[in-house]
Amino acid sequence: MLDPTTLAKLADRVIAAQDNARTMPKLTDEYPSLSVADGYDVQDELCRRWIARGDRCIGVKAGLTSKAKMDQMGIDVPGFGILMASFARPENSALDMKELVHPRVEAEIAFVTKAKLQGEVSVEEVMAATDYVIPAVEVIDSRYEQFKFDLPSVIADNTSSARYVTGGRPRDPHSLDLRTIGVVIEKNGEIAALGASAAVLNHPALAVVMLVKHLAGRGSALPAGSFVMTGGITAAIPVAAGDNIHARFQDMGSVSFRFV
Ligand code: 0L1
Ligand code: MG
Repeated sequence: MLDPTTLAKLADRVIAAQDNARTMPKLTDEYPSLSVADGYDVQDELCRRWIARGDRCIGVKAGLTSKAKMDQMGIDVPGFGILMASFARPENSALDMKELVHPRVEAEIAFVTKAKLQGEVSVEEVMAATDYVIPAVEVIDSRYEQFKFDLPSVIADNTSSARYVTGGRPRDPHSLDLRTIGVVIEKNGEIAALGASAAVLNHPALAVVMLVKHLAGRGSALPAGSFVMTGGITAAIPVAAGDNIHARFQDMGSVSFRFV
């Protein structure tokens, strides 16, 4: 467990890199014994600071949910990150590249909950507690050079969370087969990535199951009204100023925005 001085120092470092859109050395270079639990403690400290600035926590993201990313990191549960209201951008808006380091976009299904979820829950319980699902595109932006990190460092960087955009149509989760939603991301009118929602742990609701278990391990729960991004269905696509992104989700509509 980090002492309060080290925790504050690490949070200062991460928040400065995020605010100034610059990279930083891996935190484990200086703190080799930093653990994943310490990384989550840094996230909690970031959250306290964002709230002190007037921001609002609206939910959680699950990241590292694809088999490829899990194998690469040697994990079998996702890495989670905090989502603040200030990370959201409206559909069809222009995202400012000056605020970002080397962003990538990935298509995800987001869940919005209507009941509290706590402890060990099943996929069915997650589905029953879900108000609606909605298409989303996450903009990830590691604050580490070339997206090179280890697990504790990337958790402390809030799992590379930067921006997210929702769009399309909110849908009752029971009206869809959430394992077989096809998604296409177009960049500047060309197909840049495609996938099916089973890429997320075979069922995106399983990311919520694992999130709720993770929260229980940290003595908390997922409140009703949470917005949860369940993980990338497609590969993460690098983007640059001038790029237009259009993500089409089968039976759910599409999400569009651009980078300037
Ligand atoms: O949302 C994600 O899957 C990203 C999690 C952090 C790792 C990365 O930046 O690729
Ligand atoms: Mg993601």
